[in-house]
Amino acid sequence: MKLYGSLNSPFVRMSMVTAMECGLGLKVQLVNTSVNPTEANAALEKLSPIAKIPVLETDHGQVIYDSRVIMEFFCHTSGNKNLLPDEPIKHFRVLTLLAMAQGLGDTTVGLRYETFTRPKEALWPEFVVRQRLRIGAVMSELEAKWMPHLSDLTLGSIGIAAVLGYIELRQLAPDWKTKFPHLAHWQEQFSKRESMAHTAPTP
Ligand SMILES: N[C@@H](CCC(=O)N[C@@H](CS)C(=O)NCC(=O)O)C(=O)O
Repeated sequence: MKLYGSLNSPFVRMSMVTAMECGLGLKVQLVNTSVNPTEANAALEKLSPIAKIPVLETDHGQVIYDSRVIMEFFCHTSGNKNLLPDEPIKHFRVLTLLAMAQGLGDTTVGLRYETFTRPKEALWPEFVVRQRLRIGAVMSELEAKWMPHLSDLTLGSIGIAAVLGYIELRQLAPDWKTKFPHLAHWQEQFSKRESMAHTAPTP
Protein backbone atom coordinates (compact mmCIF):
# COMPACT_ATOMS: atom_id res chain seq x y z
CA MET A 1 0.00 0.00 0.00
CA LYS A 2 1.16 3.54 -0.64
CA LEU A 3 0.45 6.39 1.75
CA TYR A 4 0.99 9.74 0.05
CA GLY A 5 1.98 12.48 2.47
CA SER A 6 4.56 13.88 4.85
CA LEU A 7 4.95 13.10 8.54
CA ASN A 8 4.95 16.85 9.20
CA SER A 9 1.19 16.66 8.61
CA PRO A 10 -0.70 15.60 11.75
CA PHE A 11 -3.24 13.79 9.56
CA VAL A 12 -0.55 11.75 7.83
CA ARG A 13 1.15 11.00 11.12
CA MET A 14 -2.06 9.76 12.79
CA SER A 15 -2.65 7.50 9.79
CA MET A 16 0.88 6.07 9.90
CA VAL A 17 0.76 5.56 13.68
CA THR A 18 -2.51 3.66 13.20
CA ALA A 19 -0.91 1.49 10.50
CA MET A 20 1.94 0.63 12.86
CA GLU A 21 -0.34 -0.06 15.82
CA CYS A 22 -2.34 -2.40 13.54
CA GLY A 23 0.83 -4.28 12.62
CA LEU A 24 0.76 -2.92 9.06
CA GLY A 25 3.85 -0.71 9.34
CA LEU A 26 5.91 -2.77 6.91
CA LYS A 27 3.09 -3.00 4.39
CA VAL A 28 2.55 0.76 4.14
CA GLN A 29 5.08 2.67 2.06
CA LEU A 30 5.15 6.40 2.78
CA VAL A 31 5.44 8.25 -0.53
CA ASN A 32 6.80 11.67 0.36
CA THR A 33 4.32 14.22 -0.97
CA SER A 34 4.46 17.87 -0.04
CA VAL A 35 1.57 20.29 -0.28
CA ASN A 36 1.11 24.01 -0.24
CA PRO A 37 -2.34 25.62 0.26
CA THR A 38 -1.86 27.97 -2.68
CA GLU A 39 -0.30 25.58 -5.20
CA ALA A 40 -1.90 22.59 -6.84
CA ASN A 41 -0.01 19.30 -6.67
CA ALA A 42 -0.86 17.71 -10.02
CA ALA A 43 0.11 14.15 -9.03
CA LEU A 44 -2.02 14.35 -5.88
CA GLU A 45 -4.96 15.85 -7.80
CA LYS A 46 -4.99 12.77 -10.00
CA LEU A 47 -5.64 10.67 -6.90
CA SER A 48 -8.05 12.98 -5.10
CA PRO A 49 -9.89 16.12 -6.24
CA ILE A 50 -9.50 17.49 -2.71
CA ALA A 51 -5.71 17.15 -3.15
CA LYS A 52 -4.94 17.11 0.55
CA ILE A 53 -2.67 14.63 2.33
CA PRO A 54 -2.95 11.83 3.31
CA VAL A 55 -4.21 9.70 0.44
CA LEU A 56 -3.89 5.91 0.53
CA GLU A 57 -3.61 3.70 -2.56
CA THR A 58 -4.22 0.05 -1.77
CA ASP A 59 -2.42 -2.86 -3.45
CA HIS A 60 -5.57 -3.28 -5.55
CA GLY A 61 -5.36 0.32 -6.74
CA GLN A 62 -8.28 1.58 -4.63
CA VAL A 63 -7.82 5.18 -3.54
CA ILE A 64 -8.94 6.00 0.02
CA TYR A 65 -9.11 9.33 1.88
CA ASP A 66 -9.28 11.23 4.17
CA SER A 67 -7.27 10.40 7.32
CA ARG A 68 -10.27 9.19 9.31
CA VAL A 69 -11.31 6.78 6.57
CA ILE A 70 -7.71 5.59 6.14
CA MET A 71 -7.45 4.92 9.88
CA GLU A 72 -10.70 2.93 9.83
CA PHE A 73 -9.45 1.05 6.77
CA PHE A 74 -6.28 -0.02 8.60
CA CYS A 75 -8.35 -1.31 11.55
CA HIS A 76 -10.71 -3.13 9.23
CA THR A 77 -8.07 -4.71 7.04
CA SER A 78 -5.95 -5.89 10.00
CA GLY A 79 -8.95 -7.08 12.03
CA ASN A 80 -8.02 -4.74 14.90
CA LYS A 81 -11.08 -4.25 17.15
CA ASN A 82 -9.31 -2.39 19.94
CA LEU A 83 -8.52 0.92 18.25
CA LEU A 84 -12.19 1.33 17.26
CA PRO A 85 -14.30 -1.02 19.37
CA ASP A 86 -17.63 -2.31 18.02
CA GLU A 87 -19.51 -1.79 21.27
CA PRO A 88 -21.72 1.25 20.48
CA ILE A 89 -20.94 3.49 23.46
CA LYS A 90 -17.19 2.98 23.09
CA HIS A 91 -17.37 3.15 19.29
CA PHE A 92 -19.00 6.57 19.17
CA ARG A 93 -16.92 7.87 22.06
CA VAL A 94 -13.76 7.00 20.15
CA LEU A 95 -15.14 8.62 16.98
CA THR A 96 -16.08 11.75 18.93
CA LEU A 97 -12.56 11.97 20.35
CA LEU A 98 -11.22 11.46 16.83
CA ALA A 99 -13.54 14.23 15.58
CA MET A 100 -12.06 16.50 18.23
CA ALA A 101 -8.57 15.57 17.02
CA GLN A 102 -9.55 16.23 13.41
CA GLY A 103 -11.14 19.57 14.35
CA LEU A 104 -8.05 20.54 16.33
CA GLY A 105 -5.93 19.46 13.35
CA ASP A 106 -7.96 21.60 10.93
CA THR A 107 -7.69 24.54 13.33
CA THR A 108 -3.95 24.27 13.85
CA VAL A 109 -3.12 23.68 10.19
CA GLY A 110 -5.32 26.67 9.30
CA LEU A 111 -3.55 28.76 11.93
CA ARG A 112 -0.17 27.76 10.54
CA TYR A 113 -1.23 28.76 7.02
CA GLU A 114 -2.61 32.06 8.29
CA THR A 115 0.41 33.02 10.38
CA PHE A 116 3.25 31.49 8.34
CA THR A 117 2.20 31.03 4.72
CA ARG A 118 -0.10 34.01 4.20
CA PRO A 119 1.61 37.34 3.38
CA LYS A 120 1.95 39.41 6.57
CA GLU A 121 0.03 42.38 5.13
CA ALA A 122 -2.98 40.12 4.49
CA LEU A 123 -3.11 38.64 8.02
CA TRP A 124 -6.61 38.43 9.49
CA PRO A 125 -6.12 39.08 13.24
CA GLU A 126 -9.68 38.19 14.28
CA PHE A 127 -9.33 34.81 12.58
CA VAL A 128 -6.06 34.15 14.43
CA VAL A 129 -7.63 35.04 17.79
CA ARG A 130 -10.61 32.76 17.11
CA GLN A 131 -8.38 29.81 16.20
CA ARG A 132 -6.25 30.29 19.32
CA LEU A 133 -9.40 30.36 21.46
CA ARG A 134 -10.59 27.15 19.79
CA ILE A 135 -7.27 25.42 20.52
CA GLY A 136 -7.53 26.45 24.19
CA ALA A 137 -11.16 25.27 24.36
CA VAL A 138 -10.29 21.82 23.03
CA MET A 139 -7.33 21.42 25.39
CA SER A 140 -9.47 22.52 28.31
CA GLU A 141 -12.20 20.00 27.39
CA LEU A 142 -9.64 17.23 26.99
CA GLU A 143 -8.13 17.87 30.39
CA ALA A 144 -11.49 18.27 32.16
CA LYS A 145 -13.39 15.33 30.65
CA TRP A 146 -11.30 13.06 28.47
CA MET A 147 -8.21 12.04 30.44
CA PRO A 148 -9.62 8.57 31.41
CA HIS A 149 -10.39 7.87 27.74
CA LEU A 150 -7.04 9.13 26.53
CA SER A 151 -5.38 6.40 28.58
CA ASP A 152 -6.86 3.83 26.16
CA LEU A 153 -5.00 3.32 22.89
CA THR A 154 -7.69 4.14 20.30
CA LEU A 155 -8.03 6.05 17.05
CA GLY A 156 -9.08 9.01 19.22
CA SER A 157 -6.00 9.03 21.45
CA ILE A 158 -3.74 8.50 18.41
CA GLY A 159 -5.36 11.48 16.68
CA ILE A 160 -4.99 13.77 19.69
CA ALA A 161 -1.34 12.76 20.19
CA ALA A 162 -0.52 13.45 16.54
CA VAL A 163 -2.09 16.91 16.62
CA LEU A 164 -0.43 17.86 19.93
CA GLY A 165 2.85 16.79 18.29
CA TYR A 166 2.09 19.14 15.40
CA ILE A 167 1.29 22.01 17.80
CA GLU A 168 4.71 21.40 19.37
CA LEU A 169 6.47 21.16 16.02
CA ARG A 170 5.04 24.44 14.75
CA GLN A 171 4.94 26.12 18.19
CA LEU A 172 1.34 27.14 17.71
CA ALA A 173 0.48 27.33 21.43
CA PRO A 174 3.75 28.06 23.30
CA ASP A 175 2.22 28.00 26.82
CA TRP A 176 -0.05 24.95 26.49
CA LYS A 177 2.09 22.65 28.66
CA THR A 178 1.96 25.06 31.59
CA LYS A 179 -1.77 25.64 31.22
CA PHE A 180 -2.64 21.97 30.74
CA PRO A 181 -0.05 19.93 32.69
CA HIS A 182 -2.06 16.68 32.79
CA LEU A 183 -2.53 16.72 29.05
CA ALA A 184 1.13 17.57 28.56
CA HIS A 185 2.18 14.67 30.80
CA TRP A 186 -0.09 12.29 28.88
CA GLN A 187 1.37 13.49 25.57
CA GLU A 188 4.92 12.98 26.82
CA GLN A 189 4.17 9.39 27.88
CA PHE A 190 2.21 8.57 24.73
CA SER A 191 5.01 9.90 22.54
CA LYS A 192 7.30 7.16 23.89
CA ARG A 193 5.34 4.54 21.94
CA GLU A 194 7.39 3.03 19.14
CA SER A 195 4.78 4.10 16.57
CA MET A 196 5.04 7.72 17.73
CA ALA A 197 8.84 7.77 17.99
CA HIS A 198 9.14 6.20 14.54
CA THR A 199 6.88 8.84 12.96
CA ALA A 200 8.25 11.92 14.77
CA PRO A 201 8.27 14.85 12.32
CA THR A 202 11.35 16.93 11.58
CA PRO A 203 11.07 20.73 11.56
N1 LIG B 1 -9.69 16.25 6.41
C1 LIG B 1 -8.35 15.97 5.89
C2 LIG B 1 -7.44 17.14 6.19
C3 LIG B 1 -6.06 16.94 5.59
C4 LIG B 1 -5.27 18.22 5.52
O1 LIG B 1 -5.73 19.31 5.89
N2 LIG B 1 -4.03 18.10 5.04
C5 LIG B 1 -3.20 19.26 4.80
C6 LIG B 1 -1.78 19.02 5.29
S1 LIG B 1 -1.70 18.90 7.06
C7 LIG B 1 -3.12 19.52 3.31
O2 LIG B 1 -3.06 18.60 2.54
N3 LIG B 1 -3.11 20.81 2.90
C8 LIG B 1 -2.97 21.18 1.53
C9 LIG B 1 -3.95 22.21 1.10
O3 LIG B 1 -4.67 22.77 1.98
O4 LIG B 1 -4.03 22.45 -0.09
C10 LIG B 1 -7.85 14.66 6.52
O5 LIG B 1 -8.29 14.35 7.62
O6 LIG B 1 -7.06 13.94 5.90
